[in-house]
This record gives sequence, structure tokens and C-alpha cells, in this order.
Amino acid sequence: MAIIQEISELLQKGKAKIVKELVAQALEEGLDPKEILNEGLLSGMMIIGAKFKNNEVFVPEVLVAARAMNMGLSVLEPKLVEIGNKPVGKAVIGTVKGDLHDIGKNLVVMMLKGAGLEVVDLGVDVEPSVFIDRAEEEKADVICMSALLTTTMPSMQNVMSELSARGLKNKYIVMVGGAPVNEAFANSIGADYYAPDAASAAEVALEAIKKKSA
Ligand code: B1M
Repeated sequence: MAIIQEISELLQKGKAKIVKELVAQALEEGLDPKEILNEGLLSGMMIIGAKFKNNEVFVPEVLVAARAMNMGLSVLEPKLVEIGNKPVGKAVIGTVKGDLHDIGKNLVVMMLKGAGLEVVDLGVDVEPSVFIDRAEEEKADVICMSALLTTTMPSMQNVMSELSARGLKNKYIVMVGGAPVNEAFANSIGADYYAPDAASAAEVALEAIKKKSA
């Protein structure tokens, strides 16, 4: 089996140590770091994302696959920096103010990374102004908000209001998600996108960045 294919398949099985070794071996053999990234690590993570979406695998499998991706990336990243490989875009993400749930948000982080985005994770209980300040500082393309409580959903509205007040509404792609959030709520607060799960979030972010830069 070709080494790139092997990396993709072992990543899907969560074999972090072997993935790391194979990435190093692939680099030694002179393979293109971008090919190792796109056809090996990211392709494996996208397959896991699609399976997660279809309920063919569950949270633990995604977590171990993401760990394998991160281990592989740790070897690959210096090479990617060397050849000037640019991430497809940048996202800031957090769970909104008053809300401490982060399991779903962390999965979204992993899927966004798996789709080739640079991700700045703001953590949980994030103040509305912090989403915006950090997006400005980081020159982000996307602001991602997660909420798991009906009582914290209004904080997403606060971020949208503050974006408008600061004249930044059209500068960022805003995506919202989390169990109590739906498309109608996203529309009602003027968010650009809603994604029902982590794999869709990555697909939506990629599409939105492509559309905006077209
Ligand atoms: Co909490 N909790 N909890 N809790 N908790 C829920 C959410 C609840 C539904 C349980 C229930 O009553 N049945 C309920 C909310 C009710 C409501 O508002 N409608 C609830 C409550 C009430 C509370 C407390 C208030 C309980 C209390 O103290 N009285 C309290 C609040 C604390 C706070 O946040 N201020 C609380 C606390 C906790 C724990 C700390 C114990 C723990 C969180 C641990 C942690 O996250 N580190 C916890 C947990 C684990 C849950 C449940 C059991 C599981 C949530 C979870 O992780 N799901 C949950 C009940 C349930 O859902 N069955 C519950 C798995 C995760 C993978 O799914 O987060 O939905 P989810 O993420 C998905 C999608 O939603 C989507 O992608 C993810 C993966 O596909 N997604 C996005 C998420 N964010 C996205 C962003 C996107 C796009 C997609 O774009 C930006």
C-alpha cells in the first residue's frame, strides 16, 4: 500500500504513533509535504468527519483520529512552514458567555483543522467583545460560536449586535452551532451560517471562505 494511503487509513483508526512515524518516513523518502498533508492527514480526517456525520463512528473515534492527525502534523508543520504552505483560512472559535460546554466545540475545532484552516480556540464562557477583538487581532476570516444552553443562545445575538455597532458585520463570516441552535435561530440573529455538526461546520467554513474570496 502506498505510504500516503497508509497514513490516511491508520489516522482513521487513531494509530497516532504509527501515523507520526509514517509521516517522518514519507518526508525522508522525499514525498511532497503538501501531498502528505492533503492526501494523507486531511483526507483521513475528512473521511472520519463524513462517517461521524452519518453516525458510522462516534465521539471517541473522532477524538483518537484527531490525536493521530495532530501527531502527524507536528512532524509535518515545520516542513510546511519552510515551503510557505498557507492554510485555507483562519477561524476564531469559542463557546459563548455563560456556557461551559466544550466537547462539541472541540470537535468542531478538530474538523476545521482537519479541513486545513488555522484555528484560534478561545475556550469557553467567551465574552461577546472577545470574539470580535480576537478576530480583529488574528485577522480571522470566520467567527465560530457554540452554545449548548437555551439560556446562553442570546449571547450569540449580542456578538451580532456588537459586530454591527462596530461596523464589522460584513467583514467576517459568522457561523453558529450547538444542540439548541438551528437554522431559523441563525437567520433570526443575522448569522451567516448554521452547521448541525462538526463535519458540516468544516464543509460550510471551507465553502464560505471560497465564496467570499471568489
Ligand atoms: Co450540560 N446540559 N449543563 N453539562 N450537558 C446539556 C446541554 C442539557 C441538554 C442536559 C439536559 O438537561 N438534558 C442541558 C441544557 C438544557 C437546555 O438549555 N436546553 C444542560 C444543562 C441544563 C447544564 C447545567 C445548567 C446543569 C446544572 O448545573 N444545573 C450546567 C451548565 C453549566 C454551564 O455551561 N454554565 C451543565 C453542565 C454540564 C457539565 C459541565 C457537567 C458537562 C459539560 C462538560 C464539557 O463540555 N466539558 C455537561 C454535559 C456533558 C452535557 C450533555 C450531557 C452532553 C453535551 C455534549 O457534550 N454532547 C448535554 C445533554 C445532551 O446533549 N445529551 C447537556 C456531545 C457533543 C459532541 O455534542 O455539544 O451538541 P454537542 O456538539 C455537536 C453539535 O451540536 C455541533 O457539533 C458537535 C459535534 O457534531 N456543534 C456545532 C457544537 N458547536 C458547534 C458550533 C458550530 C457548528 C456545530 O459552528 C460554530
